[in-house]
Parts: sequence; C-alpha cells; structure tokens
Amino acid sequence: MSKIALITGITGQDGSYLAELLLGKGYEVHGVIRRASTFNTHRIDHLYEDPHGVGVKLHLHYGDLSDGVRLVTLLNEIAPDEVYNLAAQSHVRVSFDEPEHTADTTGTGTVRLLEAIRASKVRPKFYQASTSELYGATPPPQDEETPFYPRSPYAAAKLYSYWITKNYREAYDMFAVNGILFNHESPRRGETFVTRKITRAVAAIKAGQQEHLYMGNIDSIRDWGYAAEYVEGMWRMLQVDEPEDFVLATGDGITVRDFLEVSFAHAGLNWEDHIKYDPRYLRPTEVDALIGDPSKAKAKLGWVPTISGRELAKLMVVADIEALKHGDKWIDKVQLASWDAS
Ligand code: NDP
Ligand code: GDR
Repeated sequence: MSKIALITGITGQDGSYLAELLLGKGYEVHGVIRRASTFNTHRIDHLYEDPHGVGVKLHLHYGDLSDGVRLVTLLNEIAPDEVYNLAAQSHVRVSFDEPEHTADTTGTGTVRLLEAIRASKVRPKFYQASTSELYGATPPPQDEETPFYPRSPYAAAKLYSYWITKNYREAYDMFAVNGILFNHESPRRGETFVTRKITRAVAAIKAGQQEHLYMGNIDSIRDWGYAAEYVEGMWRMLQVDEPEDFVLATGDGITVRDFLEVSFAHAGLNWEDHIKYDPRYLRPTEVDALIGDPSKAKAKLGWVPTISGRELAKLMVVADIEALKHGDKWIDKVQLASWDAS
C-alpha cells in the first residue's frame, strides 16, 4: 500500500518540490488549493494527472487554513499518514501591511489544522514549516537551542505555530515536528522574494527590457540554500522514530549585496550600474543576520545540503534567462542536470 500525504501550500515553491519528491517515492499525494479567480497551480501543472485515469497519484482539493471544518472533512476523507503544513502568508514585508491576515493564516491556521487532526479519526505524522525568522534579532550562528526574538508579524505568527506544534506533541503525544528552515530558493521562488526579484531583473536587463532594479536594505545576511534539497529534509524529519525539531541550513551566510554581485556578474553585468534604492522595500524592523548550524540534521537525519548561496544565484540567473527566452516553464531540473557552477 502506498503511503498517503496531505500537503497544505502545495501550489507554493516548497509544496511543488515536496509533491514531486513524494510522488517519486510512490506516495499518494493530496494537496489543498485555494479557490482563486485565476489559475494558481502553475508550479504543479507538470505533475497534474487526469483524475478520470487509473492509478492517479496526485489529488487536489479546495480548502483554506481559515476554514477549520473543511480541514476536518478533508482529513477524514483522505486519512493521510503524513501531513505537511506549508501553507502561510509567507512574505515578511507584506506581513507588516497585513498583520491580522498573517496571524490568521500563518499562526491560527496551524492550530486549526492540529485541532482538525484531533477531531478527525486519523493520527498522521505532522510537519510544521517553521522558520529562521523566529531567531530575528538573536545573532548567528543559530541552532535548535538558540533563543527566539521575532521581528515581524510574520515571525510572531510563526512563533505561535512553533509552540503550538510543540505543545500538541507534548499534550497529546502526537508525532508533530518543527522544521526550522533557513531561506531556501529556486527558479520556482515567488517573484517578490529578494533572490528571485534579482535574478529575474538580471535576465530582463540582459535582454534589454529593463534598466534599473529598485532595492531596499542590501546589507542583511542570509543563509540561502536550494529548496529541492530542503524538502528532502522535511520528509526525513517524519521518517525517524522520535519526533524532534530540526534546523535546515547551509551554515554559510552572504549579504544581499553579495547575491546581487554574483547574479549580475554571471550575466556579464556590473550590479552597481543598475541598482537604485527605494525605501518602500525596507521593513520597520529588519532581521540583520541569519546563519544556521545544521549539525543536528546532519547527524540524526543524514541531511547534507550541497548548493551554496553563490551557486544558487548563478543557477537562478541561468534559469531566468532561459525562462525569458522560452517561456516560464519549470526548467530547473534540466538546468541542474547540466549545471556548471564555475
Ligand atoms: P510560498 O509563499 O511559495 O507558498 C505558500 C503557500 O501557502 C501557497 O501554496 C499558498 O497558496 C498557500 N496559502 C497561503 N495562504 C493560505 C491559506 N489561507 N490557506 C491555504 N493555503 C494558503 O511559500 P514557500 O513555498 O516558500 O514556503 C513554504 C512554507 O515554509 C511557508 O509556510 C513559509 O512561511 C515557510 N518557510 C519558507 C522558507 C523559504 O525560504 N522558502 C523558509 C522557512 C519557512 P496560493 O498559491 O493560493 O497563494
Ligand atoms: P526573508 O526573505 O524576509 O528573509 O523571508 P526576502 O527574500 O523577502 O528578504 C531577504 C532580505 O532581503 C532584503 N531586501 C529585500 N527583500 C525583498 N523581498 N525585496 C527587496 O526589494 C529587498 N531589498 C532588500 C530584505 O530586507 C531581507 O533582509 C523569507 C521568506 O521565505 C519567509 O517566509 C521565510 O520564513 C524566511 O525567508 C526564512
């Protein structure tokens, strides 16, 4: 019998890679999608199968983390072995504009899902998408023992989700874990996160379609890894005997300025000729430096990331240049196969 997984946030960057990974492992995968007036499934269209066919492995269901009753009916219907809660309003800057909505989805949404598990007849293992943003103002290096100091409505909502996941593990003996993931990116990254914003702009500038790129604070340091490797770590966290929380990170930090420099240089451009400052991209409170220590994941899960932030910048530039030429297809697998990090 195939294992059954339920993924919230399947239409996002991580959801698409995780669905791919689990389908590759023979899972039956169920994803929660939101009803929207336009299609929002472009990241998983290549995985879609006609539901009328035989042996279909990917199933999509309408639902929303704001609708607790729907989550109960879904859990009863699907009876998953594993639940991955990846859904969130995940943009830090936007969380200052929409703090209440962020709290409702990114915070309360998690307890709705945990309560739905308790209210349903099933006892799946549960993965919560926690984040390095929890560390906020606490300086690096950060590991599983580092104190939290959230610096945004997003991080405060994720802090609630972190603790409620831990509480349900202790209170109800649930297999519920937090993956505390540092920034991870890919050619599927949302266009308004800084890495993708930069690599898309590099492609457009190179093609003569754009001249300038407006940026906020380029001094912050992030530990950027490759999303496809991080979803493997999520899965591994649910395959061990005891539920525990884990940091996933590369262990290396670079500045946004470094990412700009590498990205532009990879296309033969000088970043300083194209960057302009716009204060609208600043956050009221910034997170200056995040650099994770993934030793525990390495020792207990055998999880080792292989792609650095600088390599990622080059990989994403190549993918965005190709996407501009050939249309926005999900070409990153092809790119990786022929990837030359030099
Ligand atoms: P994305 O922003 O790409 O995807 C978010 C997903 O959540 C989308 O599928 C979105 O649906 C869905 N969603 C948003 N609100 C709701 C809701 N109310 N009900 C149901 N679904 C909803 O995020 P990533 O893939 O980058 O990240 C996955 C998770 O990991 C997020 O929780 C994020 O906060 C967390 N995280 C991410 C890190 C990173 O570096 N990428 C690092 C650490 C944690 P739709 O497509 O319809 O908008
Ligand atoms: P982050 O990612 O806030 O770390 O959260 P983001 O890419 O948005 O910002 C990284 C850093 O770049 C600076 N920055 C800009 N950011 C954006 N988006 N746009 C700009 O123009 C810009 N200029 C400078 C930011 O100030 C920041 O310092 C991501 C999300 O995926 C979260 O969901 C996740 O939890 C964390 O990573 C880990």
